[in-house]
Amino acid sequence: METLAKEDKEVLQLERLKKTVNSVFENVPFYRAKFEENHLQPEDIQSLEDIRKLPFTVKSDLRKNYPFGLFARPIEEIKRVHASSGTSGKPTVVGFTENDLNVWSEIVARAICACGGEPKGILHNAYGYGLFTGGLGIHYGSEKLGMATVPISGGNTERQITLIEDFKPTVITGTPSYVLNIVDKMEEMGKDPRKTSLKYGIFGAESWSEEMRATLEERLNIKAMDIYGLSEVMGPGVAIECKEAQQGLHIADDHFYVEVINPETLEPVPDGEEGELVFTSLTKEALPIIRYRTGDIASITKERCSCGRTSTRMSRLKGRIDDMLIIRGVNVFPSEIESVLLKVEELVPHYQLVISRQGAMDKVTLKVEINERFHQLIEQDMNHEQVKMLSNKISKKLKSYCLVTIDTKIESPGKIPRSEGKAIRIIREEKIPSIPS
Ligand code: DLL
Repeated sequence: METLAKEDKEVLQLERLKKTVNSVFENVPFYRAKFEENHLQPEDIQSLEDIRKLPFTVKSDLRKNYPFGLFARPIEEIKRVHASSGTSGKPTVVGFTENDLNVWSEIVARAICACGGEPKGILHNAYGYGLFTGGLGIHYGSEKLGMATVPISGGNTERQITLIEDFKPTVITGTPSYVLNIVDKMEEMGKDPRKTSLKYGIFGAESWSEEMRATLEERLNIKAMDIYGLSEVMGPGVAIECKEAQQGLHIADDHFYVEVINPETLEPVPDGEEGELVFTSLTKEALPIIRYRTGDIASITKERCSCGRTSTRMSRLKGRIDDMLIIRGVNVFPSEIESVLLKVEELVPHYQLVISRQGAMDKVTLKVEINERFHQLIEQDMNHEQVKMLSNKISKKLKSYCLVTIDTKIESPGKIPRSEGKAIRIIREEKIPSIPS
């Protein structure tokens, strides 16, 4: 499947697309109503290009149909549900039939294999277990591949370190921010993270930069690969980098059809150009999804990868549309700020962006943290002249790389909260207007 010729892949995709469109039309009132509104019948889909006739689906459609309204199968056939934490309103709930779970495991097994996992190895899974798809998604894929799987989940960092030392896993999976947290802790405990048995890391579920990859690879002495996915489409494994090239993420396009659109005009953008990723599931039974607007920004290429896989590849995610900051008219993604910060030797790779409203404008403050070495150098005096110099240096770098001026607050070591799962990089401070007395 991974090396199928393009033409054969397209035949398979069209056959699966037709089946999916039929299924949602027959079984999901929400889709039937939307198709009818657009005067569409399943027979109108006769080529892959015809997908553009279909209406988009967005996150609020799942919320409005909470909990199981978009399921195409009765609850008796559902074997598992997952849900997003949902910071506002109801969570988004997703479901899987037995066949869906088997397909998902196979896709994740393929993904782990592309990243260097082998049946005889041990995989240390530090993604959170529970409603989040990361833990269980990786878990069953790893077992399917035949790896001894350690279901450690996130948190309890010292125990993670003991188990890594004792069990000698070759692969570690987790969010990049949490794995970085583990590495910091190892160093704090006087252990050398470069000397573990680990050879490969499979990191995702949050935005991370090329510089963060370099940091993790260097500090852990591993190859670090990017894994992408979202619960509405499946979970981890929608796309995966390969260890051979590390040049973009291979989309499991025998199961997910990808489009890239301009989020404002909703028109397709050419390959190689950035836009919003839109996915249509091709094999899902419980929750088939049509033209789902992910809110994630990336580009795609259909050029063949040097590893031999023929699948469409997506670039590393630039970020989510919702997370894009508009600072004095300039668009900036947190990952771009991260790229700058990781090149400043006095800082640790933990940071937060605090956004508050000032009149009609967003005010952004970047909180960064100095490392222990620098803290000693300035004799722990945060009013030291060198702290001001550092602040200027960071501002200059941000100005030249991201073209923005951002207020920076420099914190002493340990002040920025550490993540045990997805890092919280953006904090929105909602100011309640004061009532004049
Ligand atoms: O985060 C699934 C996952 C688990 C992916 C483990 C990879 C590893 P959700 O909680 O539904 O699912 O969040 C999905 O996370 O729309 C992206 O904005 C972001 N995201 C996921 N992978 C990456 C990545 C899981 N590799 C949302 N790089 C997506 C950047 C990512 N952002």
